[in-house]
Amino acid sequence: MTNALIVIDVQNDFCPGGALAVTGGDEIVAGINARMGDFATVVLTQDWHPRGHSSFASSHPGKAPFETAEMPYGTQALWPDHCVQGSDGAAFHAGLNTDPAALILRKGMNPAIDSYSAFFENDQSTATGLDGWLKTRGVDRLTFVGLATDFCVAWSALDAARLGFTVTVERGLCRAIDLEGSLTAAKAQMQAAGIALV
Ligand code: VGL
Ligand code: ZN
Repeated sequence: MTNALIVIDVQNDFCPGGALAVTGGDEIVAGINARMGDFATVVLTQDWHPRGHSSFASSHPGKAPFETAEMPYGTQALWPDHCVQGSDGAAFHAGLNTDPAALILRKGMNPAIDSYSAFFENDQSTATGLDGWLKTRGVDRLTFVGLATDFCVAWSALDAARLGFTVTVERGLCRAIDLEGSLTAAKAQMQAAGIALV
């Protein structure tokens, strides 16, 4: 059994100057590159939304970014338009070393359902297939880094723990959005799930 590094959404739109910029998002790139060689498998995820995606505030008349909307699958935070398929904002940060990646997993492609987690869409039931891909290859230990700590990293790490992986989040190689206490809540949930926050 082996380990994998899962690099979440290190894309231009989540870095300074991007549409949904995470403070210090670009500071983690060199450190992530330096960690890649320590893992048998490297996976990169890429938030990859169609134009007009239902997680965009612009798709909800009268709503502004960072408000919420009720969706059939629950409450959804609304975001500025970001990571539109094929846009510069959706591209990986230019400094990220993509060469070691065995898999680039794109998510958030369903117009009707957002997907923070690399394992399940936000309905918590539509699988991306990553669980099977990793387990088929004998991966049992996952280390998460990337953006954003309190959304895509946390949701991915929590799903991974639920799916039986041994999970570590390297906080120094993550940065958070921190929307209304989301970082504190995410940390508590990850700790309660037995995830190592190092
Ligand atoms: C993310 C909000 C919307 C993330 C993606 O990568 O954490 N957050 N889409
Ligand atoms: Zn998104």
